[in-house]
Amino acid sequence: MYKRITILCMSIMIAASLTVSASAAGANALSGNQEIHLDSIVVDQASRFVTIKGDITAGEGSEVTARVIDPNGKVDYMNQTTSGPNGAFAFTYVPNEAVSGDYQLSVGGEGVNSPVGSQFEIGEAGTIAGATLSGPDSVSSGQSFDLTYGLQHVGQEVAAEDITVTYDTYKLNFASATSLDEDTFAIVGQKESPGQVRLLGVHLAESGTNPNKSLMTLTFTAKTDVSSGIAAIAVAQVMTANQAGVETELSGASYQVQINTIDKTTLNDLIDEARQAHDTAVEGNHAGQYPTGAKAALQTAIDLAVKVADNGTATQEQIEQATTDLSAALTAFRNSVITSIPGDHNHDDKLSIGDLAIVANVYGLQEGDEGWEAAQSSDINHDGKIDIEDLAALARLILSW
Ligand SMILES: [Ca+2]
Ligand SMILES: [Ca+2]
Repeated sequence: MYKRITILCMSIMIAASLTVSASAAGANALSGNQEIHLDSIVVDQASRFVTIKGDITAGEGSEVTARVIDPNGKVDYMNQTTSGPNGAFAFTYVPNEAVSGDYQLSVGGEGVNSPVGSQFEIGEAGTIAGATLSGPDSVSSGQSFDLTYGLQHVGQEVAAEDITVTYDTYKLNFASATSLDEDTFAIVGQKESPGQVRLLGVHLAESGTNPNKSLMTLTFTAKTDVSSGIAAIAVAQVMTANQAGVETELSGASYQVQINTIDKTTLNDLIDEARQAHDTAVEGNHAGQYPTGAKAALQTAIDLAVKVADNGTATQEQIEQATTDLSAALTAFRNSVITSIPGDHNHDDKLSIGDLAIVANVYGLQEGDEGWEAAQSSDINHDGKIDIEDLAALARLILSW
């Protein structure tokens, strides 16, 4: 999932702003003793910020409400504010959805019988010449990630670019800038300062005639010791020049990435627990001991988990998987503990002729016979009778004990 957010530098913002004269939409003649006047509705077509300003005749401290219906007829915005000196008020908001078209505004207030209506237009988003930045929505702390820088909607030829990228130094380290195609776009200069990297790029061959494409990869690393949260990276400035040397400033771009901190506590605690279980366990054939090979199997699982825990670039998902795997291995190990020795009929925690004697004593008994219940454990092969097969089976166990 990738996102792309484009913002404008101030000069273009102002140029692209649309000011709607609201005087024509003035107060209704039939309104009560208080009136609302709309002074301006300013829509910044790049950032899509809408600022509504006006005043209420009731003066300072009056409640004023604004409602905006989007071009689809849905309520897009509804809010209340308290007027300031001279009844002045302002609302600023960004339309919820990227719907272009006419928006209907209605503003009412205390003692105002008829709200004032007006409308404003929001154009298609993202048609302004500028930079683009795209990349992952979220990364884990310690992880390195790539952003793709490019240009869009640039109508003129571009021969050279002077790009200033700023980033959150608390959360990010800048690693490198790499051209996506060195034959057509060369990064010829790079200067780093805290939280900023300035790049000079040149379009080679015919590349500059259509500069609207992905041009380079910016690699960052999320710091390992940060708290989780949003980190911002922005193309703060893009100056371009055509082959004649005429310079043009384009709009920048901003990008946000969610940094998720890696929580290794659970995994590390589990590794400690597994190590302890491993170190205190004894392999053998007595009750409370573990079958041969059980410790080695657990050690293998511990080693795998340690490898993930020690990996600075492991993701939260990998950490969680390693925790699940080790947890399963530890449970299997614990379940393998010997609780009783099959064939140990005299309960002395070993297999010997004492056990064989007990089986011999009930030799010939079958299911349903008197005393079967007490003798049943001697039916080693569970076929409902105690015969030579049981004796032979127990003998094999004794000999291999
Ligand atoms: Ca025994
Ligand atoms: Ca049997």
